[in-house]
Amino acid sequence: MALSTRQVFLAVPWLAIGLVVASIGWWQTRTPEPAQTAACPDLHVGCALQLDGRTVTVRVEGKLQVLKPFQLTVNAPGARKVQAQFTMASMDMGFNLYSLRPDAQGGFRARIVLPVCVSGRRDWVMSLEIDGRRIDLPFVTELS
Ligand SMILES: [Cu+2]
Repeated sequence: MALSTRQVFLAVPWLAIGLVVASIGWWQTRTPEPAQTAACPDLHVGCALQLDGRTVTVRVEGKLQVLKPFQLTVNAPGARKVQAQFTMASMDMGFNLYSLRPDAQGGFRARIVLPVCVSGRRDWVMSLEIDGRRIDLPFVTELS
């Protein structure tokens, strides 16, 4: 049985949908990079973390409040790509991924604005990805 042009045209959207579903499935089954978790008691003071044998420092300037911009500075000697993603455990908080830009002091910076949590939670996880290696830093936002 030969397919008519009309039948082919009708099949195209379904093929496209199938492709999208398949790629979402692939994306979700991708094994995530095993992340290490580090504690940084006070991000304003900053922390020195060990990642792959190098010392990475992380610091925040400005209040750690939702809807208010704060400055994130990461120093990672020799790093090429630094990204920070902000999530909540078992809750979709939307897309909060930032690419940090090199600053004049040899560090990386980004201006971060976190969304409000509809559940009123304040516990966030900052996942730093430095040249493909990830480190998770749990923190709690300030109320005022
Ligand atoms: Cu939340």
